Amino acid sequence: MANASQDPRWQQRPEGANWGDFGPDDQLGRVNLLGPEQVLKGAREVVTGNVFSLSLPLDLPGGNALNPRRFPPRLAPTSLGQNDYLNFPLANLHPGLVDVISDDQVVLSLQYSSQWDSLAHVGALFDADGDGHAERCYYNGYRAETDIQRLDGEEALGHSRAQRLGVENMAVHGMQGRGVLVDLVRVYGHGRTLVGYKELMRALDELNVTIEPGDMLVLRTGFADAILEMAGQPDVEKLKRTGAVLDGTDASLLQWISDSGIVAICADNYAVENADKAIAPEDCCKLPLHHHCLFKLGLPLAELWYLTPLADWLHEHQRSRFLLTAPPLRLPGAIGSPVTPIATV
Ligand code: UVW
Repeated sequence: MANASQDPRWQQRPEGANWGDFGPDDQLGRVNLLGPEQVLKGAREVVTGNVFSLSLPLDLPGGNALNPRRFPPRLAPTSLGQNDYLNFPLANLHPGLVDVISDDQVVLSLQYSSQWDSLAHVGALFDADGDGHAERCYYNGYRAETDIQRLDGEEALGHSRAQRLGVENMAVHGMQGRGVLVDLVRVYGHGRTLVGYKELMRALDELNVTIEPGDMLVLRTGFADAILEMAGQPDVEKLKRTGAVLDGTDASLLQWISDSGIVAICADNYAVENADKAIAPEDCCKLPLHHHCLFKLGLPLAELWYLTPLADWLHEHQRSRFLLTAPPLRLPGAIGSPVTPIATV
């Protein structure tokens, strides 16, 4: 535990955490490292002006089998009185008008498909006050009770809000800079491979990829290809055997993430890490990579992006870097966000 009694929210921070390093009230974590210099580095990678959308259709994977809490988007027209505004002729209200109006709304699990996890997504029970009592804490010592709240007395879909660390902080900052793609499929194929430090270093070496501080690390595993092939009917057992996942239990990998200065990890798989691992008695966390990145470092994770056309193009042109523009929704208080990232090469 490191001590920094000047901080307003904690007396001790978790081992290996950077809490306080970007200021006592910081809500951006590693995203602070994205700035004009990183945008210029990304812009220098733009040579042809070709653009790749890195999003899956947001109604995939389909159903709720991948994560039973998350459902595909449900769209419906807005309505007023008896009128649904889907192909609605205004002449029904004002005879003689020719306007026909369609207008809709959506109920959406924000982390259903191509998405960002904000720093409010995963916290931990931790004794930040050093008084012997663990509390529910998030990055930089923000607390469940005061900062990531359930608002009582409001209707079912209006009662939670991340007062701090919400995804809008990333939206306002912009999430633009240099992306560096590591095509794990080219090294490890389409089957499930646990990628720790050794395997990641092998991939960087074989693919001749260099990662520098301030880069956004983008991992292609082939998982999103399988999702697309399954066309809305995901075969979860098959998906568990598909694509590489990072090994969040590998201390060397976690240390590399800390030391590398990367700003984010974006993957085309579910959870970035091995979320299917059985919990062992010695485990501290179900999602140790989330714990390290979101909770300790303030390093956002992105999941279920679609990277294959970009990966193929970069491979063909013997490149790995590109300008990445991936702002989440500026949705105040949201914990995750759908995203339509754009790579420009
Ligand atoms: C989980 O709850 C598994 O979260 P994520 O989508 O970030 O992996």
